[in-house]
Amino acid sequence: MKILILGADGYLGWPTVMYFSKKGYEVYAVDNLSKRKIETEYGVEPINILKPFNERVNIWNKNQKNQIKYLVADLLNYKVLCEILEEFRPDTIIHYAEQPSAPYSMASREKAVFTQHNNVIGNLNLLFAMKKFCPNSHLIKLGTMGEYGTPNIDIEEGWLELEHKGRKDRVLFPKKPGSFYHLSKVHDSANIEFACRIWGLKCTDLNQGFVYGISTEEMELDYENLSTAFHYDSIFGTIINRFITQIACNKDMTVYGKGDQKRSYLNISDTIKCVSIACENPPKNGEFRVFNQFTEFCSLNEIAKKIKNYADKNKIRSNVTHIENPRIEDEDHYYNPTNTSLISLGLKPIIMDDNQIDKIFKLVKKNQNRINLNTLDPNIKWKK
Ligand code: USQ
Repeated sequence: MKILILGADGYLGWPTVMYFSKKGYEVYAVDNLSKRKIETEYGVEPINILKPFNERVNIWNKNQKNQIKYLVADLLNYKVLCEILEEFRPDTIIHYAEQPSAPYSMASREKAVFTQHNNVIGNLNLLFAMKKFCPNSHLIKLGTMGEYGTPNIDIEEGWLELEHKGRKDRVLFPKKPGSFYHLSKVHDSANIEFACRIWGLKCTDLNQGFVYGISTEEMELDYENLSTAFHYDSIFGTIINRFITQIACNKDMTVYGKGDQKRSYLNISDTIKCVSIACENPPKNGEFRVFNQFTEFCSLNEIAKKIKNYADKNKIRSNVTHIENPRIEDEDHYYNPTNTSLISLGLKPIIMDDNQIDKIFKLVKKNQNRINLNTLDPNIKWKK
């Protein structure tokens, strides 16, 4: 099996690359390194010292029989993208190569335009290149649970059976996302569904909750050299990783607003397992399949409480503070998303328990001298 991984330098991309290489797949890893540019612009850095993309691949290749091929390339460069697909002809394409930060996309007109241009046009280029060179490849695209927002009805997996004035149809689930970043993924989903319907491409759109965690099995082989970027800052850090970092440096956990916002989430190792399950169970040609990729959901207050319980048991100081919400989002709402597809295909979820929190806490503590406290508080507002 040949697998092309786009966005291979990222938090999720890099562990995915190692996982499939270890499994014996022929892996081609591509990234444009644009996240590193945004990091420099905002003065934020992962907590761990990260080897450059090429060095990490070379270290991996030195110790493994199955060699990873890599390239620094941008999906906005259609010519190069075509060359990659024409030469490699992948069976599966995993597409993570998008600007992933909601706050970044809300910072200014320029950042919103950059996010949507980068994400939507990159994805559109990929669809055209697939149609031309590998129409039978399976596209696994990373979407987000944030595409749905928080509707007052149960969230289905991508599609909704609708009855209207006595007639029935199956339509894409209505979307009400909360940032220009989340909107870019909605546009991607619509473009991909169209490409499946009109050209017969096949795709799994993974509507993923936010991810927490610091390591996967492959990273644990040599954490110093093979770790992935762990962000705790207010631009790229996701809430569980941020809360654990906050308690590790004796800071309050910052819940935005009331904290009754409900969100879905999963462990980084489960992300890899879900992608693997999607890869091994492809849809048929012409099918646009959506999986809601999360293992648990609850309110932000409940997340903070779990971390506080862990801290209390381990005699670590912790406190929760409610700060003015920099975002515009419902802070108390109905939330009932479905996630049966991946479970029915064999996913055995990792639960966010004391053990998982402890793993993150210990690695954060080890790197505590690298934490820049100035990057913890949110500095981008949805409405100025
Ligand atoms: N939040 C806090 N305190 C903080 C940081 C965040 O209360 O210190 C709140 C936010 O207001 C939001 C929730 O926590 O209600 C989640 O925020 P987040 O920053 O962890 O996640 P989000 O911005 O939604 O984006 C992240 C990833 C994105 C992915 C998405 C999945 O950055 O790439 O698509 O999670 S989902 O959350 O399902 O939309």
